[in-house]
Amino acid sequence: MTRLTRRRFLIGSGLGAGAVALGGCDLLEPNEQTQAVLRSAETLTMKLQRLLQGRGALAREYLEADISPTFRVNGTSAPDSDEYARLLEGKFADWRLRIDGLVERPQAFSLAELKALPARTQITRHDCVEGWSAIGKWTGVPLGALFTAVGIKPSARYVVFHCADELEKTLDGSGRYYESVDLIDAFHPQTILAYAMNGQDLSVGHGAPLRLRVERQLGYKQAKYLMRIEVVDSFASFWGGGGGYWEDRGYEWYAGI
Ligand SMILES: Nc1nc2c(c(=O)[nH]1)N[C@H]1C(S)=C(S)[C@@H](COP(=O)(O)O)O[C@H]1N2
Ligand SMILES: [Mo]
Repeated sequence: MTRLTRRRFLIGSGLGAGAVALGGCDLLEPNEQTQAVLRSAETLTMKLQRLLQGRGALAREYLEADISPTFRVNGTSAPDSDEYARLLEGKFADWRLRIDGLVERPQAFSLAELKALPARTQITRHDCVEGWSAIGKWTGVPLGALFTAVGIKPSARYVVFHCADELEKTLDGSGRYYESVDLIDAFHPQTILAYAMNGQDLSVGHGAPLRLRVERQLGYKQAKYLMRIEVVDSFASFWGGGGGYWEDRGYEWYAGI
C-alpha cells in the first residue's frame, strides 16, 4: 500500500480523529529540503499578504469640520489648449472620458453618464511633495466600477491616465501630464474619478471636469483634467518610461503615504 492510499484508508475507514492524526504523523517523513521549501513559501505568502493588505488599507478619512478653508491649486491651473477652451465653453457637454487599451469593451463616458453612476464621497488629506497639505471632500465614481463595466483583459497590469494639459511646452509633446497606477490601486475602494470637490463641480484649477483621487499616494499622482484612461501591460513605452510626468523627471512611481 502506498503512503497516500494508506492515509486515504485511515481517513475513509471511519476511525476516530486520533487515529487519523496518528496516521498523519506517521506518514510525515522529515525531509529537510521539503520543509525548507514549505517554510520559505510560507514566509513569501506572509510577506505578500502583508504587502497586499498594506496596499489595500484605507487612507484616513476626516470630518466636514476638518475641510481646509483654502486648498492650493498646484501645477497646471488651466490647460491652455484650444480643445480644452472649447470643452470648457460648452460646460463639458462634449467632453468624453475614453477608456481603452486592454479592455473588453472600450467605451467613452460623458460627464452626465459618470454622474449617474453610484458615487463615493470621501474627505481626505492631499499631501504635495512640495511640502503643503490640505483636506478636501471629493465625490466621484469608483474606478473599479468602471473597469467592471468595460471588462479588464487578463494581460492588464497598469492604468495610464492621460490629461489635457501640457505642464512643460515641448515640441514632441513629452510635457503632457500623465500618470499611472497598478491594478491594486485601480480597484482600491478610495480610488475615484472625482467630478466634485467640497460639494461643488470641480473647478478648472482643481482639474475640471474630472480628476483622479488615489488616496494612499502623494499629490502628483492625483491627475487632473482627465481625457483618456488606457489599460496597459507596461508603461515603458510612454514618454520617459517612468509612468508619469514627474516620474519621468525623477520622482518615485509608487508615491506611497
Ligand atoms: N493634469 C495635471 N494633474 C496634476 C498636476 C498638473 O500639473 N497637471 N499637478 C499635480 C500636483 S504636483 C499636485 S500637488 C496636485 C495639485 O492638485 P490641486 O491643484 O487640486 O491642488 O495635482 C497633481 N495633478
Ligand atoms: Mo504636488
